[in-house]
Amino acid sequence: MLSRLGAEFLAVGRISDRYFIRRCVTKITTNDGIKSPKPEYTSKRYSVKRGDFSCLEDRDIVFFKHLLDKNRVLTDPFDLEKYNVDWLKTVRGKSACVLKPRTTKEVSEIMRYCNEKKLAVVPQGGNTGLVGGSVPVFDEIVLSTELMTRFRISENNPAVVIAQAGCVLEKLDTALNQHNLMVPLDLGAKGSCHIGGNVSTNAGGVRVLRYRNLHGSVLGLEAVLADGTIFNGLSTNLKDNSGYDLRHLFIGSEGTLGVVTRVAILCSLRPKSVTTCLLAVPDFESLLKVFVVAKQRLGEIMSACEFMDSDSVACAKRNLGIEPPIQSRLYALLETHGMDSNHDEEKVDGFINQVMKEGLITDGILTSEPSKMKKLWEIRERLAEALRKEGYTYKYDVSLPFASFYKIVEVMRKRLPKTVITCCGYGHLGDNNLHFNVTTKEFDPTVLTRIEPFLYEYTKRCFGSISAEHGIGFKKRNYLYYSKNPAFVHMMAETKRTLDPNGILNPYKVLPDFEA
Ligand code: FAD
Ligand code: 2HG
Ligand code: ZN
Repeated sequence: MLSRLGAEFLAVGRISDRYFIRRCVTKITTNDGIKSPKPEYTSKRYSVKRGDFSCLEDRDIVFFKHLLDKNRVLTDPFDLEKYNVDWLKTVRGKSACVLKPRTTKEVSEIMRYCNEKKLAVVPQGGNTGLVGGSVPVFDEIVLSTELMTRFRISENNPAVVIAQAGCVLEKLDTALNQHNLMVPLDLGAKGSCHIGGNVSTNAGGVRVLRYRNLHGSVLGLEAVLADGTIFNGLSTNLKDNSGYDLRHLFIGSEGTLGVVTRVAILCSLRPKSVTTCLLAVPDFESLLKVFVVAKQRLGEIMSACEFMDSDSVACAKRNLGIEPPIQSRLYALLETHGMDSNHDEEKVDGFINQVMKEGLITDGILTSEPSKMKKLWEIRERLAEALRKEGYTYKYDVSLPFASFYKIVEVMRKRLPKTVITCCGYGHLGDNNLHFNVTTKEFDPTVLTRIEPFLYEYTKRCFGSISAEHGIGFKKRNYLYYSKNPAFVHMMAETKRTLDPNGILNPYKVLPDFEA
């Protein structure tokens, strides 16, 4: 059903469903036909010094082929390319070997061998990470989880799924449908990202405000440490206070402390009633008020509260040919998840009536029809892809208090040179999470220096975070101090040294050069 509140909406604006025709595509791959030139090697662009690791030798390949089989050890430069370049096409390594284990035991054997030989390793899932953490900087071996795709519902708890690291998020979620369950995590890269990658980055996504992040829903976890030791913390208990809760060390550690091999996730019941609405909002002040009214009127059924500005939307139109059915300077995209459509409808009606009465919106679209909801979400979810088409994306993901939230986008517009194609803001409004993006035709170090460290200084002054959800990876490692004090960073480095004394797991990532 489109625009249940059609009559009222017509009073403030126009409604149309002519845009809900094309099918939504969620699959994001590295081989998506983008003809951008290969990025410069990371080690060169960022002048990185290689760590004291061994170089891969023929006898190592012999060992790996014996352990796995020859099809699961890639060494052909053509096959290696997609594992060496990130999704954004901004960082590039030169690994000569990709390993594809199927079991925890194989991961353990690989790590034991690499630790003994001092060979560096990058764990890689779907390679959709946005901070340069998932690809090698030099010649690190890539340990890909793409063949670790098994999962089962726990015998102890029917709401818990135990999944191997390589399960693709969307496939896992679709399979859970028959159990009336869903993965409590949803993001634009769901068609490609792996659950192990999600856990290792503590991925956020569009529904954090309702289902919280993975520190809450990952009940248990299994990981292989740098020396091959298997850390078995695969609990399915809702409550477990028996000792230190070490699983949290691996959630969000971006492959620097261990290779996550299996996770036990507490799933949510699939909602029976879902509504999505896209609202045209004239200014940021009104947007904040819309969010406040949504919290008050929708309460527990609100499952997402996103926003986009007109520059983001214009970029999607220009590069992907998709655009919203309504026009505005700012857009709010809200969603509800509930179990009773009558109850939810009443709440949504109350919300819409109030924001209209208060003059907070100028237009809107409301739908509960799956294909139409997907079309509305598509605009928001494909913004990263639209930006990437313009060339080089300078991508930022900050937590900011609302008083300083959108102001930084306006400040930045004035700071940046004319060579910039797009400078825009969008993100997870409900989580105070701004995605600030800038594009140029190709990488331009002068644009970078106009943004960094200025944006991080601003974020620090506002008591925000330089990484709300994407992680630190390679690109932000030397800015960690803007969000964590030196004693905190030092403790992180000590933890790393304890679990990985040779530093072979994902080197050059997360920790600042000084501490690493
Ligand atoms: P990868 O990119 O392969 O790896 C990411 C990091 O985790 C690397 O440091 C890697 O070494 C490590 N890693 C991967 N697997 C393992 C493992 N098994 N064990 C140990 N370490 C591992 N992120 C969000 O938080 N919210 C969003 O809304 C969001 N939307 C996105 C939309 C698009 C279009 C794209 C391209 C990306 C988006 N991302 C988002 C970023 C990215 O998808 C997430 O960070 C995701 O969790 C990465 O999963 P992956 O399997 O692709 O991991
Ligand atoms: C999203 O929310 C992702 O769409 C990507 O986190 C953010 O493109 C970005 O900056
Ligand atoms: Zn995001």
